[in-house]
Amino acid sequence: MKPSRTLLARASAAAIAASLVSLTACGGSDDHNAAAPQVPSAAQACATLSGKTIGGATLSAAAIPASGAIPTYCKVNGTLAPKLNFEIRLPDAWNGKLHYAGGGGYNGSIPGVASALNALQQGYATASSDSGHQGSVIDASFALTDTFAAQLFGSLSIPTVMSTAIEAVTAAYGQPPSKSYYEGCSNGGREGLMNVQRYPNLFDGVIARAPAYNWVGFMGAFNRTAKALAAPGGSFSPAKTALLAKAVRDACDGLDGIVDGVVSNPAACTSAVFNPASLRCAGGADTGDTCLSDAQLAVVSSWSTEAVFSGNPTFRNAGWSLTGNEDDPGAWSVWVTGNGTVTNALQFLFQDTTVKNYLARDPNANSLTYAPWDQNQNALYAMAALNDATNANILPFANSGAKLILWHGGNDAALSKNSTAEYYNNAVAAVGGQTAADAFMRFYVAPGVNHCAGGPGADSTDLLSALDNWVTGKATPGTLTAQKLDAAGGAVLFERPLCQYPKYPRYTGPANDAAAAKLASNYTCT
Ligand SMILES: [Ca+2]
Repeated sequence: MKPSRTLLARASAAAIAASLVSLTACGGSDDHNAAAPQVPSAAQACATLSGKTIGGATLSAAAIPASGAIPTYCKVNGTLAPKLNFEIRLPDAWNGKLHYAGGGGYNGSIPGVASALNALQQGYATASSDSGHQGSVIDASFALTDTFAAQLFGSLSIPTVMSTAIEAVTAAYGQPPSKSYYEGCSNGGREGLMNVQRYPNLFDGVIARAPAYNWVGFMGAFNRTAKALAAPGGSFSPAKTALLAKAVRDACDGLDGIVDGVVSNPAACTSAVFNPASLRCAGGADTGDTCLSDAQLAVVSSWSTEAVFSGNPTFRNAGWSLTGNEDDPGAWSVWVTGNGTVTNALQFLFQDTTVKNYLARDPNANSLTYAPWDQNQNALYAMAALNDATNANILPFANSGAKLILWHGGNDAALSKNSTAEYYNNAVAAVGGQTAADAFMRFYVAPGVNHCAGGPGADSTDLLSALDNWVTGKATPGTLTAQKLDAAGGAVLFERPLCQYPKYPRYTGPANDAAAAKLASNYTCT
């Protein structure tokens, strides 16, 4: 678009001025502006795509009427052989961009429309898949019997579906998406980092929340903690979990400037401030709900210390921070303790299906007696090759001009925010330092927030808009705002600044003022 010197020499000042105006307009509007032609409606998109074959998949398409917060959209489904099912949702008022919503756990089903609701409301076309097999999120049996399904789950499903999604969107709307963004949490966060590392040109921006990127490391940590809970006297009842959580809150809640039930500055909650051994039952045997046995203290130790396997620096998991919210209904009971029955806990279930289908490769293997975790090094390396997204050198992604936002809930009992911090720090070093990293990467921690959402903290932030504004040059993300919404998802109960790691929101407002404590402006990222 740059005019040649000859053209410039011939042009009148008025013409140059006019061309500068047009260049400015061009550069300032990646997206569609008022002058853009009317984009086809969802119904028109459905009519175009229904029965059409793209990438070998014959598409079905149905217009879905608006319902509650969900806008009208065209729901497009198809299957890429042999069994990779995908869904594309095309809104009425397309904003010209494509959003890919990642999955969770061991996938096996297409994420519901809620996973892409924010994007759909903003006019994005959205795409998702079941990752290439069908089943429960806690069932990895596909990996035992189907090598291709294991590859699709590990890294291939998203680029495969994206190629079809771009073609379908282009057919429906008459033009390709101007930008493509990826967003996912948990395994979806891992898929996001997999895209960043292996397909650096696939997306213009990636949001990786609570990423399960260190598959070998965190599954090994799950296994270690499950064994500690299954050991004689190790079981954690709800009362024991509540005892631990309250002791942490009593010692550390106020270290962030406000006693609000959330330890927003876990780095200050050191063993000198709170030592779990202070809760030890006299003699070390379990004598009731007012203390922890030695076996229960071993669980806390397993939880809060790093796990490293085979001496491989990427086969590791950073220990979890004690948060004081272990007793939140979405924290330890669901993920770790199973309320006294470890085999009900999700961490147990995930490592169990992993041992059976990736490591021992025996459906009858007993994960609680499978020891050590790295006894079968070939299997460990094979699983890492499929599923680990630990490569910190993401310069190719940065050099493509793409942006990455990492996010992690501070009270995540499933995956350790400290592991995500390790990845962030490794990536900062690998790309050449903080300045180079700041040009394309952000990491936010949301204190008091559970795995992906929920918990006592402010769990709601429009990261997609922050990413889009960054990619399109409108605004560089700094401190963002996080909200806690009521159960209906409407009213804002309170706000906090969402600080860039390693900062945390420190209360700097008036003391003993409940109204002031709800306002983000009364906190300072420290
Ligand atoms: Ca606090």
